[in-house]
Amino acid sequence: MFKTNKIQSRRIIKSITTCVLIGTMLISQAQSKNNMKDAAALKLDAFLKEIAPKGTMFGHQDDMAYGMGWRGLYDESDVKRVTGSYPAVFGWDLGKIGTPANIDDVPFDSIRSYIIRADELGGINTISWHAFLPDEKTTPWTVDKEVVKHILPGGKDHSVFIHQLDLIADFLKSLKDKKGNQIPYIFRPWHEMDGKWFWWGEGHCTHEEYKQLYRFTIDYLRKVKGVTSMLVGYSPDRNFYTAEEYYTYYPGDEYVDLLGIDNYWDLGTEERNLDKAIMKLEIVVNEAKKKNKIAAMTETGLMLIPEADWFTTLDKVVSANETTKQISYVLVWRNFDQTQFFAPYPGHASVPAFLNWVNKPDIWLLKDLQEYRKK
Ligand code: BMA
Repeated sequence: MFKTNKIQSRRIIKSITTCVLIGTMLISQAQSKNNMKDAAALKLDAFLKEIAPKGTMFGHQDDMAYGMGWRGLYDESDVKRVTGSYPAVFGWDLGKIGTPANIDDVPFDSIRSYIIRADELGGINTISWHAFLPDEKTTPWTVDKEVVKHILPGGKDHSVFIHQLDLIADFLKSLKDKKGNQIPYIFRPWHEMDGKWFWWGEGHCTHEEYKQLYRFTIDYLRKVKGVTSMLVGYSPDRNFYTAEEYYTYYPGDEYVDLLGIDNYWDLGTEERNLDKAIMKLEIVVNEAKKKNKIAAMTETGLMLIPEADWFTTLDKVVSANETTKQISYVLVWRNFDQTQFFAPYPGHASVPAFLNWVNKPDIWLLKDLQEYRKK
């Protein structure tokens, strides 16, 4: 009896040791492989840095998915209707991952197809995540309860977070071109954290918790799930005035490839201050240069574009000087309906100024990017 138990327990210990060894090997193999970005991601990184001094790409959220008075049509785009070309950068959002359609009712299968198409056409994809965690009732704007603390390792909702990250990873890994190669893209999680409107934002978690959230997200996607075709964007809103403040929530150089800013406010109607907008963009560009990272105005826009010349205003910011001109792209938010749109559509009063702006040689739509790629 004793002997059998001893043999059995030796066997058990041996198999546990083997499992642990194999596990450790697999993890370290995965880490050494995935700490690095794959060739596609590195190529995108290099490309974005290469074109930054040459032109600023124009981007639009959900551009192919819907626009004013249409939804789900093939080969459509409000930007294309107005300019004859798609934008160069395409923004998408993974909010509500795990359900058939995203936060803005675009089916995830369609988002995948749009991303593949945008890539095939030579465009650049950027992906944000308006996360619903820990349950569908907790929208990104649910700020009356603590979320971050509970989804971090050791928290009561950690397993739900892991499940969501698994779904995000599955989606990201499914982004393959016709040849089966992974499509590279910019992933921009936990954005506008210096605002108070999202549960991951200022006042709803400590800065340290925020950094943990960010690092955990990227480590889990890269090291555990093998998501390697992603560049990662850091996008505070406009609530900083110095480089030091810009880095308040910064998770670390090894996590971030792109330094961004979401700035609607300084270009808005309530407290417009273009000097501030320019100064902040300069901080972003200068810091990105120091760190050899990409810089971008990751979101902006004037809701409903009530000023016909607003794109001239935007031009004054992005083309203010040789520094601001170094951003790789500027993206305006989505054209949902008459209650929410940020890009012109045919017949809108902002079309002439928009055309003047995007027709400048250093503002690039998809056609300009395609032309550059041919050279
Ligand atoms: C916000 C608004 C919302 C939308 C969300 C995610 O800025 O546009 O209507 O659901 O982004 O795209």
